[in-house]
Amino acid sequence: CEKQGKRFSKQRLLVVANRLPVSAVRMGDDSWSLEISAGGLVSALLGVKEFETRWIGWAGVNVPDEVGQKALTNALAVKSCIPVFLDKEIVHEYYNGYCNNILWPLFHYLGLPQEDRLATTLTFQSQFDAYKRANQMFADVVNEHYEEGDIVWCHDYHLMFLPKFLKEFNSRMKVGWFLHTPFPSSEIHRTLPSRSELLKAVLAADLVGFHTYDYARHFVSACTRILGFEGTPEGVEDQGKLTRVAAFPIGIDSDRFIRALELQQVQEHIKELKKRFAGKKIMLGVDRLDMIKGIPQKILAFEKFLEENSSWRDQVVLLQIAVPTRTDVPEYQKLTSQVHEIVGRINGRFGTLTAVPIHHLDRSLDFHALCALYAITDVALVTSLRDGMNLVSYEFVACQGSKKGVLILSEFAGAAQSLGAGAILVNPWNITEVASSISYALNMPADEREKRHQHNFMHVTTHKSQDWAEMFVSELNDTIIENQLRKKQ
Ligand code: ADQ
Repeated sequence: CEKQGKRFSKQRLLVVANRLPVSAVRMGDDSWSLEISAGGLVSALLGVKEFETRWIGWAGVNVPDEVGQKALTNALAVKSCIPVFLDKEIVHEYYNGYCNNILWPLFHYLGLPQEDRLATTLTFQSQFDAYKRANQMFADVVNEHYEEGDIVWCHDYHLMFLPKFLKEFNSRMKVGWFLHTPFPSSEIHRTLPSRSELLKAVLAADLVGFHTYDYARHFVSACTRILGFEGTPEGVEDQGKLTRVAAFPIGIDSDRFIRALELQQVQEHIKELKKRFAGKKIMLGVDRLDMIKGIPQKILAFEKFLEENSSWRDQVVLLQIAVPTRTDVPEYQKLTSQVHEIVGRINGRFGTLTAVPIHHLDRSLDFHALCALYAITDVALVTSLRDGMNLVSYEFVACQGSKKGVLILSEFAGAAQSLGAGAILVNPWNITEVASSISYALNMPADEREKRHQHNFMHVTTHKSQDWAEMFVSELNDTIIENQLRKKQ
């Protein structure tokens, strides 16, 4: 009865993530302009309506002065957001350093930084210390705003110490932690100098969630092999304390996309785009400009396809929309130049005076423009080298009402486990295979397209972000009740 009650009444949910769902820009007069930021976590949680949600996180700006901090706190309160203020130095060490230079590549199987070993080891320590300090700062803000009965849902690899710090403050706090990236094989995780501390800190949570069963299994293996704890069907156990570990595949708010297609604004965009690309098949890539998304590999596969299929050269166009992220990290700057260089070379090679085969945009698109693009696309190319789930593949499917376009999907995206039967699965490292899949997709008979699309559409519209959040929170409530019962026995 309590479980059911909690599931459907409006429980307060504190969503703690590195970034708030809005980015703040300071205006000259000390007021703040707030903009919704692009990203998977934001897209998924915006669809969650059944909890009274507060967001706690960093607003993405350095605000050293108290006046500015107060003004921003007030502006964010209107959006149910509570800021954590991080100074430049900690952002550099914690966010650019430990999170994005160490954990992100490692969790995506790109390994640890390879430069001078000794220097790297020293950097590890100072960045790891900053990581813990930053996590403590998040914990302090949560503790300040926490009310008895709240659910605290910590997100992602930025906040692996948060469960530990929260439980140290209040052992009765209901704490869940969800990882949006893959959790790699334990053989990869064990290369990390701080491997044990991180695992133990996460295990302080009541519930630990991943997108797929494989990631959950890797995590449990890491805990058994590295920490020597016991792996059970429910999770990880150490000296009678059980941390529940399970898979909760994320989804999207598919109704929001389907409804948007009816809007006049979107229909106008669609009309314009159809006119602009009349007579051509449209292929689409939408990614954050990140090395894990496999953008250079995708473009090289498209080049190979053009090379081998001369009759398609002026009949197909690739639209690659890549929103820049982490622009102050040198690897990301290098990636941008690399992508520009490849696109320029291919357009020079296969372009004509009137048309180019690749349109590459380095920017974010607004929601309506994005829906229109998804709707007119014939073939979507999602070729991540690794990806926790990949919501772009879901969004594309949701917007393909009448068109029934084809999805080419990396087998290394979590989405391959849910959309695998409808998509053409590829190894993104195998450029020849991706090129021949492009050819297969463009020539696919209508009945096969229909069948594949129906499979994916059914999945996307029945596994929504709301269900994902509700399942996680409901499981967290259940886990806490079960743990209380275990303790009493
Ligand atoms: P991301 O790596 O950000 O998310 P993804 O799941 O594809 O990847 O989500 C990207 C989101 O940003 C989508 O909603 C998409 O519409 C939006 N977006 C991307 N490029 C855009 C552009 N140019 N303009 C406008 N919007 C754009 C992380 C993990 C994923 C995991 C999600 C959710 O890396 O694997 O699926 O979290 O858990």
